[in-house]
Amino acid sequence: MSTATAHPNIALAKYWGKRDERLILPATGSLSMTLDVFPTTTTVSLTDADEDSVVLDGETLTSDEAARVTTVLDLVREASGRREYAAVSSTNTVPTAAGLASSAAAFAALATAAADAYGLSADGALLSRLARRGSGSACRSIFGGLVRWNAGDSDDTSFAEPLAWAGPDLGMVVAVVSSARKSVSSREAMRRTIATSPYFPAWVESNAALLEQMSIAVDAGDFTLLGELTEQSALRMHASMFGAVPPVRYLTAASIALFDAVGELRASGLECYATADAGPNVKVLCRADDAQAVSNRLAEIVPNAEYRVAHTGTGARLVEEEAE
Ligand code: 2P0
Repeated sequence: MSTATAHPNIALAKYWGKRDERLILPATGSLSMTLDVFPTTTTVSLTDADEDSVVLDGETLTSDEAARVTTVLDLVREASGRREYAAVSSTNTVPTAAGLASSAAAFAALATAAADAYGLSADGALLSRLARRGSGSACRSIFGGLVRWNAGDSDDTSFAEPLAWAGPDLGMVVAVVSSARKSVSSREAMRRTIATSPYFPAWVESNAALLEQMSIAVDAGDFTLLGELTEQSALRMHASMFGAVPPVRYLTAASIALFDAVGELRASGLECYATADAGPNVKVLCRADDAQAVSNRLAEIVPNAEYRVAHTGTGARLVEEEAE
């Protein structure tokens, strides 16, 4: 029996669109910050049952719902040369209202626990590749701090790596404006953007270039450039979705109000930058020292949101079982 824990990550340079759906190879690389809040903990036990079972927050998933978990387990079985099925049990601490994607933390924890349970000796790159097959963004949650997912062009070459950040400690304020379930999954929304948006090719070309600039900003510890590129990547990603038919519009009036509020804070000398993913909630990148002030000021300007302050967190890791 092996247990692992992992945290969600927020992309600063976004991943949006796949060049290969089955292998989950992205159209471009991406760069993220792993958070120190909302960990997922997952236990994998080998069983003599005749199929895998998956329990999420106490609820048993159907085999359809568990298909992505089984995909990762099949890969770990293949790599380890073992055949036993597994019982997987996972606990999420993301409050449902937080609207933060939990799949990244979930599949990073799963890959880490499953590799250990099956006796597969796996380095970070292999764990990242295994997590990727469950959910693309999960490959980044294997590592802590700032992380770059190199797009690669094959299963072997598409994985994440941790980056050395020479700048000030980072903070992220999560602004939750809605806890409603999203109407279009990100997987479906990516497909639709690729198939119908005239802006998708421009998104791919511009984000690949932006990622290289952002990597230079990370090397240099340049917080201002990191932040400016973060907002650009988010808005360009959403612009590519606006161009889809029918359009994919995750941003609401409240999201836009938060982007405006972040601009106001910047103008007043409190440096921070907004980003948003496949939903209306907004995440605000800032210096760790400013995070509480950013949260307080945003709450004054946009009171109809819930705020949570986060910092950079650690990557996926095995946890010792408590002694009976
Ligand atoms: C990201 N998102 O880079 C981007 C930005 C949402 C917007 O990765 O289909 O759950 O499992 O590979 O990773 C959300 O998509 O998608 C995501 P799949 P995933 O964080």
